Amino acid sequence: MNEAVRELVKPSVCPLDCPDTCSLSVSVQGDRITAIRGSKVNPFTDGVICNKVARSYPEFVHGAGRLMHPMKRVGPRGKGQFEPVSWDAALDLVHEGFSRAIAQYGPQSVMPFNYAGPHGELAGGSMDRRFFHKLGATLLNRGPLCGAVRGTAYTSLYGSSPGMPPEQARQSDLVVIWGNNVTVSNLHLMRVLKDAGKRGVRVVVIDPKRTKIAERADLFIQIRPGSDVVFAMAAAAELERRGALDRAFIEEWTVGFDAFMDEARRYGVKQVEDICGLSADTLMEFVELYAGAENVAASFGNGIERGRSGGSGLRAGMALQALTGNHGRPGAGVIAKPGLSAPKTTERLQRPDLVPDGTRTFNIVDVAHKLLDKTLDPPVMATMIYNHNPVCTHPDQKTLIKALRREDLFIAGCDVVMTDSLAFADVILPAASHFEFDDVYGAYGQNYVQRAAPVIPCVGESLPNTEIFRRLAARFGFDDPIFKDDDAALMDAAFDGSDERFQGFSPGGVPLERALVMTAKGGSEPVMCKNVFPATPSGRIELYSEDLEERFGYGVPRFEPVKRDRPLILISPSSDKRTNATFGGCAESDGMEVVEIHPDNAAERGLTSGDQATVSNERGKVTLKVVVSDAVLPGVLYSPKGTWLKTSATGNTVNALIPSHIRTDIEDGACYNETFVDIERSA
Ligand SMILES: Nc1nc2c(c(=O)[nH]1)N[C@H]1C(S)=C(S)[C@@H](COP(=O)(O)OP(=O)(O)OC[C@H]3O[C@@H](n4cnc5c(=O)[nH]c(N)nc54)[C@H](O)[C@@H]3O)O[C@H]1N2
Ligand SMILES: Nc1nc2c(c(=O)[nH]1)N[C@H]1C(S)=C(S)[C@@H](COP(=O)(O)OP(=O)(O)OC[C@H]3O[C@@H](n4cnc5c(=O)[nH]c(N)nc54)[C@H](O)[C@@H]3O)O[C@H]1N2
Ligand code: SF4
Ligand SMILES: [Mo]
Repeated sequence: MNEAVRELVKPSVCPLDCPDTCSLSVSVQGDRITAIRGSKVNPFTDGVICNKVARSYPEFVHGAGRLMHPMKRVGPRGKGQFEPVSWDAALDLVHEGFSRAIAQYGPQSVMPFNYAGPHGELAGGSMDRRFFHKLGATLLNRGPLCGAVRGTAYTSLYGSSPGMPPEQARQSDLVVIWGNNVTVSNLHLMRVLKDAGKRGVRVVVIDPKRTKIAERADLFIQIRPGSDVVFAMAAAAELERRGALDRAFIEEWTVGFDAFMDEARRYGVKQVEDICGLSADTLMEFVELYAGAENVAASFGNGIERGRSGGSGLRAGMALQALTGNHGRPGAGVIAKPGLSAPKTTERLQRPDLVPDGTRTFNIVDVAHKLLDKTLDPPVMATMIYNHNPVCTHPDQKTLIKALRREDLFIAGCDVVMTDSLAFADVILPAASHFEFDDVYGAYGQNYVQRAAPVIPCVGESLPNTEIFRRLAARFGFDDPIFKDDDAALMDAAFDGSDERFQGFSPGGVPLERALVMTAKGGSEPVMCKNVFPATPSGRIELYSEDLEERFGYGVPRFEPVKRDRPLILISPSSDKRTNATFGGCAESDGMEVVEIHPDNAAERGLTSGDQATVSNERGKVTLKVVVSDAVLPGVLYSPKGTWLKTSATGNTVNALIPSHIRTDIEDGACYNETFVDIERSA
């Protein structure tokens, strides 16, 4: 058989923004990827991957949307008219655009506009950060778009010590799945639960939607969005009333018990009924299960963090584990942040020491308003959108689009595929997909480190992010050797390779057929308060957080209602067809997205399944296809996130309805789920 058409199977790792970071087996014929399957290299993901990667990734890499050549804009801004140029010409245009801004307003008038599209250490943030740090560009605080609220809720209690790896839930007798759509966003936890199920584990699910895992749960608590803190605080108070708190553990391992419980005792059955929409019996059943279990594992997704009281909800939910002494044994603990086990050396990789003193930082959720703010000194005059599709993923979509339409703003764009955001660029730099370059991967939902090598050559003229920024640095005359580091050197800079868990391999030399497990010291699995310990200022689990009190006035969790000015709450969690907006341009995502509505709310409006409806508020309108379902709570609409503009007749997606001025209690994060709307049949 001809060498060019013989199918080869090569190892890789999934780079998407997903907690699971699966090991992959990629079938390749010539320069083309023909199939993607799971591999057994990573024992946690163990040969299983999600449908979206199997179905859409080959199309993402080789389909019509793929960017093959550098391009410059030739039509009106935002109309998507471009023509190919050489790499040199494209880099010259970026150099010119940035230099013009710097000459007039100084380096802080340049702002990178990136998030976490690829999760490899190199593509996610390495040479690009060095470049923007050296340039003296405005810094971006990215956590408020996703993750910072949950992350800080966790670290406020435990510091930067790793939480429970998901596999350990096989040893639990009660698992609480809290705001986490396991089968869609965290697939492999499902397998753990199945195994645990054989041993008779009980499962509680707390979610406004009866998800697949909720259907199988022993107790499903269908809570109103944004009210978790009320439920968790009431549970803490009820556990105390029943004498079910672990006083010895609290004494030895926590600080701030009195302050926490003073607040918790203010919540009870009445608040649970009025605010969470749940019965006293539900609260009691939850408390009984909790009090009766030996080893409780609690998995917190990101669902809770997307509301005003999200940080408090997460902190209060996690705190139940400390209050009941559910630590110190395998299978007891909080399933969150297991990736903190890996010895990342991010400062070496990204070189924040290059940032000039006094450089300002913007919250990523504020970017639209910052771009439009004429009073800013200096204003933002040049930006580069990469690893990010903000038009499809930010709140207040219309304002962001307005900002990107600014004629005097220079926009460079860099992505693997053409997106709704890159349509606004002046210059487009085509990025290689991770199947085309080397990278090393930690994970945020498990504790393995993996490496991947290219399985095909770069498609078209595309280049890896690292090479694009290496060339940009050279174009700007940055001659320090750190701007010449090759990908092998960057991989080695990403982790402390002298750590014994690297087993003598350098990070850039981790065998492709191995996933290195990041254990606790001595090789045992991490168990909080046994072999990993709270890395907080007090060295204990901080039920009262001095830091959160100082920064946000939330030393202990509390509920802060948001005034609801429309009849329905729209929530927009993960889709099983996309990862955020990635694959939004693929065939599987073609056509109108659905909105799920409870039969009572549908009947009031004369809506039936299959109708086209307009969901609206003062910010915008979006057309969606109605699915009437009692899986959603009355008063709640459910529509998956990450759609592209073309899917709605209004030219906007649900993100146009999401407010950007409502922010979370801690970390000033986006509140995707504090979105109040009306719905009616489309005319
Ligand atoms: N309505 C609603 N919106 C939400 C949320 C919600 O709950 N509801 N949640 C949000 C959450 S959780 C998140 S994390 C954000 C994510 O928001 P985004 O970061 O914007 O979303 P992604 O689709 O993950 O990735 C962005 C882009 O990175 C590109 N990319 C991938 N690899 C590379 C590479 O190697 N180089 C370059 N240059 N580009 C690459 C992809 O093609 C993709 O277009 O969205 C938020 N938006
Ligand atoms: N298939 C797929 N997988 C993904 C992603 C994707 O887009 N698609 N995105 C990835 C990313 S970036 C992230 S951050 C994670 C996010 O994934 P998850 O952590 O699962 O977060 P969400 O999908 O936002 O919401 C999870 C669940 O929380 C529920 N929920 C919403 N509001 C509340 C609330 O106030 N309280 C409670 N208790 N539950 C609530 C929703 O109904 C949903 O079932 O998933 C990652 N995995
Ligand atoms: S998106 Fe998540 S579940 Fe799917 S292959 Fe990638 S890491 Fe695995
Ligand atoms: Mo996210």
